[in-house]
Amino acid sequence: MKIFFIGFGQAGGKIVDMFLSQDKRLGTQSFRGIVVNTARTDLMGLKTIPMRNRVLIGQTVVKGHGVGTDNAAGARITLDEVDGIMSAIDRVGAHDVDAFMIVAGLGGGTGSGGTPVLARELKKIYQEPVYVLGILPAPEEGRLYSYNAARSLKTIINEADNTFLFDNSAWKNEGESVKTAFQRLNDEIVRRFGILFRAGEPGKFGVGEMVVDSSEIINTLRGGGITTVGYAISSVSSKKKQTNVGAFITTIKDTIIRKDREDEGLMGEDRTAKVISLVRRAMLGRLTLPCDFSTAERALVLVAGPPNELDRKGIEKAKSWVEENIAGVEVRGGDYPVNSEHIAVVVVLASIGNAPRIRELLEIATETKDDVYKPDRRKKSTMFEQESIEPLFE
Ligand SMILES: Nc1nc2c(ncn2[C@@H]2O[C@H](COP(=O)(O)OP(=O)(O)OP(=O)(O)O)[C@@H](O)[C@H]2O)c(=O)[nH]1
Ligand SMILES: [Mg+2]
Repeated sequence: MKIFFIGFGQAGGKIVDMFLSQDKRLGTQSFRGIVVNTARTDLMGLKTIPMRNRVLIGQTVVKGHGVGTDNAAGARITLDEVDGIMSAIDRVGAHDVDAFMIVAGLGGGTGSGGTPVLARELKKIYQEPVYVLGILPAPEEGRLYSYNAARSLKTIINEADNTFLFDNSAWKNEGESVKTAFQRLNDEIVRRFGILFRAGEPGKFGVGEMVVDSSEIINTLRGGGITTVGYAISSVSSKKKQTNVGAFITTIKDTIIRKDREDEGLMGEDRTAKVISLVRRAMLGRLTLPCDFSTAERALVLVAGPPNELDRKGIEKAKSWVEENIAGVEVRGGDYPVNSEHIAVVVVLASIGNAPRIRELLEIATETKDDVYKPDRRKKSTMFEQESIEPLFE
């Protein structure tokens, strides 16, 4: 899929810089993008994205120093300068992209406030879907962050075509501070979403039997709302490093017995079982947003790996298993042939109906500020209906 990324604010900028660097390293040319911030030093600190594609906004208001966690200011500045952002996008070129992806930390000011404003503007101008990849703050970062994230998310849900969430608090280790975890978390984000977003691009590693097309990803996300992603990986052959002689001899025997099989890769049945087991692991393991996946409306199962390991029967069976375990019946899937020693599975669980983490966030935010509830008919997720959090704008 050809994606145009917009990294908004510090977290968004860093992550988009990493997506672009991954694309460069793999030579896939699926990704392009710009980054936008109110803080000059954050923009300067990035590594890959060309200087001309780093857009500083709000100079006359905050003098390049950021909006200091004030997302209403982030939204205002973005609205005032949205034309400049749109021309930067136009300059890089968006005529042939399949989708836009705005990436932002929702707890701060610039990305949190700017994302829904930009999503609305992009939808006015372009036909392609506009998605958001939002990072949720950990509760320990303070109530202001949760409040910002709740308001921003509520607004984004109404503007974007779908919103992928990644929850910082679910991914940092016990005792680890959020800040020291950032690099590790960003690696996790870029690994998962990198595979998903590149799927459907013609690869140079042979043709898959049932390649996922970008239209299938788009159709999976059509329901809007919130989407979470599962991931699992396994090496192609179980080559283990041996540390003692006994184990070494066992390995030799094992190697002889299995030789014929290994020459051709795993036997069909093994390959089928491996794909099914990876899909189950992806779904039952830690999701980018931990949630009740049985409430997902649609799903997409993507199996990436060397072409001879991408077992069609395994993918079909795994799809049926996913279908039995989610609310809806639309489960798409396919393979993505890549030159790798690993098989990686990405499961997209789209338009989920219940996530305790979102409820918690909304509760913290409600306690923080008791706003007046305004019904909104365009709302796409019932999760927000009972809450009294005001969106940033309507
Ligand atoms: N996963 C991840 N989260 C981050 C990273 N940097 C910041 N965050 C989270 O994102 C939120 C803050 O967003 P930032 O991107 O720093 O804020 P900003 O958009 O630059 O807004 P201001 O600095 O207030 O103008 C917090 O909840 C952080 O936990 C990062 O590198 N990785
Ligand atoms: Mg910042």
